[in-house]
Amino acid sequence: MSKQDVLAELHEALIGVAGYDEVEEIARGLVAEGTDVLAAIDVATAAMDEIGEKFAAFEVFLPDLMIAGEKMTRCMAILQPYIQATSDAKASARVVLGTVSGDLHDIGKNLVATMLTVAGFEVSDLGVNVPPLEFIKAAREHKADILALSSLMTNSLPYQKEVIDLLTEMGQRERYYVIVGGGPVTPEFARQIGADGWAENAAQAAGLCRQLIESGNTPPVTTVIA
Ligand code: B1M
Repeated sequence: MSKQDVLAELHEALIGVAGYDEVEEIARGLVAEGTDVLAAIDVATAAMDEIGEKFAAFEVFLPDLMIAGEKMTRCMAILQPYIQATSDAKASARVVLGTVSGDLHDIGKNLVATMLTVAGFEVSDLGVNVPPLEFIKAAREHKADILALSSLMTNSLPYQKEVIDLLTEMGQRERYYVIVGGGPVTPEFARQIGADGWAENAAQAAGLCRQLIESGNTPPVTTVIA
């Protein structure tokens, strides 16, 4: 079977009737064959977009979304360890990362953590449903340089703003760069809430963090779009 066929098989398995074992077997096969894991992750992400669109159109329902999400999580657990370090240079900066309040989506956030780690950042991942004040406490505790806020839900977007507002009220805004991302987050929204940067995907998030650190500018800065 060609690599293209195996990637198509992965896509179908993630959104179709295949069981968890079958998805894991396909993912392990991809790794064993030396397939570009980032290409496989792109295919898997597109499969999630497809099931998400079907869910929004009432063509599939919550149990289907849950099963697809679990398949994706298992697939990523196999693929992510094979993402190669992107550079020898250590970024020597610390990032506190999490999914904001009200939001339990963690697959994309975990991928951001992996891409930051392979780019040399020290990442403290606070998990999901993280209240604004927890981000700020963790940033201080871990002596962070960057706060990275993920949100996949429109309802949770206001919490990204709340973190920035709270930092400002506490007189701490100059201490940390704040970057935002996730499905409904746009560059315009990032600018509106006064974030230092926005990235569309995990690889770009790592590039953005590097760019901010290397700039040497004191936050807040004009929003950088990766
Ligand atoms: Co949910 N869900 N979900 N879901 N889910 C979405 C997000 C949705 C868009 C589907 C849809 O309706 N089309 C929709 C949100 C609509 C909205 O608000 N705009 C939605 C909904 C409505 C819900 C529930 C409310 C459903 C319900 O209960 N009725 C519920 C909410 C639970 C909650 O959070 N409180 C819910 C639940 C779930 C599951 C638990 C079943 C599961 C999540 C499992 C998990 O995360 N462990 C799930 C899934 C799987 C999805 C979809 C289908 C896939 C998400 C995903 O993992 N994509 C999603 C549809 C979609 O996104 N197209 C959907 C793959 C991942 C690699 O990509 O997460 O986008 P992504 O991350 C990318 C970029 O966004 C970016 O980089 C990542 C990698 O390149 N990025 C950043 C992410 N964070 C970043 C941070 C950065 C920079 C870039 O800087 C800090």
